[in-house]
Amino acid sequence: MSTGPLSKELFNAAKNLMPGGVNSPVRSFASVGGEPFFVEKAKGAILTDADGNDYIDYVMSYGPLILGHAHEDVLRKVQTTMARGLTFGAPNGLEIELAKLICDRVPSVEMVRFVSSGTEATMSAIRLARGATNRSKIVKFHGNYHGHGDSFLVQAGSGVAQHGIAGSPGVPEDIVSNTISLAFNDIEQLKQVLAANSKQIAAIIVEPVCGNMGVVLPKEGYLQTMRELCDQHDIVLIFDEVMTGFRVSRGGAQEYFGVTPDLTCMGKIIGGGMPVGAYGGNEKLMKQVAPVGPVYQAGTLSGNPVCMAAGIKTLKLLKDREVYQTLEYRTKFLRDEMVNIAQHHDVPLTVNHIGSMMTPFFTDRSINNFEDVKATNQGRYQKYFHYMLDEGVFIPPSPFEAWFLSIAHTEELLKQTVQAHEAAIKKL
Ligand code: HOZ
Repeated sequence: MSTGPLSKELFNAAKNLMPGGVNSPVRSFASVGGEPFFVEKAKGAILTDADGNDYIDYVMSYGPLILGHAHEDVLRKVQTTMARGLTFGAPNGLEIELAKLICDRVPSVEMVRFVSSGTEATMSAIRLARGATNRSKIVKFHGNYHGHGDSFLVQAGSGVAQHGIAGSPGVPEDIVSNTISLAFNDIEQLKQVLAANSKQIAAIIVEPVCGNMGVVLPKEGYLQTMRELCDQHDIVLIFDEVMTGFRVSRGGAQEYFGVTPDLTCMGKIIGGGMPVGAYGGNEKLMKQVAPVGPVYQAGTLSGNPVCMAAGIKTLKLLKDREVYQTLEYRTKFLRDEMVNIAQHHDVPLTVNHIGSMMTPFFTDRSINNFEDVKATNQGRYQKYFHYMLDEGVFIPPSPFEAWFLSIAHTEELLKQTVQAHEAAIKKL
């Protein structure tokens, strides 16, 4: 048990120093009520709070930790690398190593530019698309979240949905007037909008599998048709694979669904728990980026050796496809058990899953878009969240987020989670 201050004391101190006591809104428990615990340490799939409680963690820092918390090999690689310097502001060989791992595995990526977060990657990708096409508008989808760049805060998911903010004050109207937000999975609506605006649209940016409104899968053929429409109208197709990259399969969602975007945004797993983002695509498009091309983008800490090292070790440990099969098998086991238990207790529950991402929705309807998600029983999720926490399981403190499994989520831990789920469902 920690001898330091307890979560309550830490939260009271934090609230006086940081807005809401947190550095990212989703952590605040605002959508489920109550106060967040403060983390003391984490190892594998277990998170320990400042009050000495252990939790089986399904937040997993919202996606990067596919190997579990504090993986020994990743830590070792980071430690040996950092002893040689944290950042240089000059090129280093580890950038090439990580770039090569990414280009080898992600089908559409021939060249890559590293940045420090997924938000930076998406902001830079739309700038590149706009520069390359000489057009201004972008299309996104309701409930998709591409980080907090101005252009994306229209009908966004994740913390924006959680806090009921349609956009955000501070985002100029003339910026979002260039953003068209459409219903995910509605191909007819997309066709109509493209037909009416095609000469103005630079890019379509999409989470090929949504994770920021909970997990929502594309309907059969949806991404393929989107690809065809982009070709037809000379629009740059951007897959935001910050969450799905190296997660739903070795080559991300584009490999899983066999659809090749023009640009791909990455983050999370490629940093192995350190702050890294990247955008990449074919050579012709990427050579429009400075210093080779005119589209400007830069970053003081981009490609620093420590972040590169964590990403390299993580991707190397993910080289075999069996890892993904195991993760998928375990996630499916958890999903099936959760659904069976809910059915047994007459609690309507739909669980969407792909690879090692999943989200339970309290509804008996299928979930295909943001409207479906918003129509689920969110009050029930709030109660379920707290009941699960009481049972020692930490799930996202919002119905608009994905759960993430890691290789550290053993079958034994999954069985404990199933028991916790049953106890929580009985109390609903
Ligand atoms: N859904 C968010 C990341 N894609 C959660 C992380 C955050 O906003 O803090």
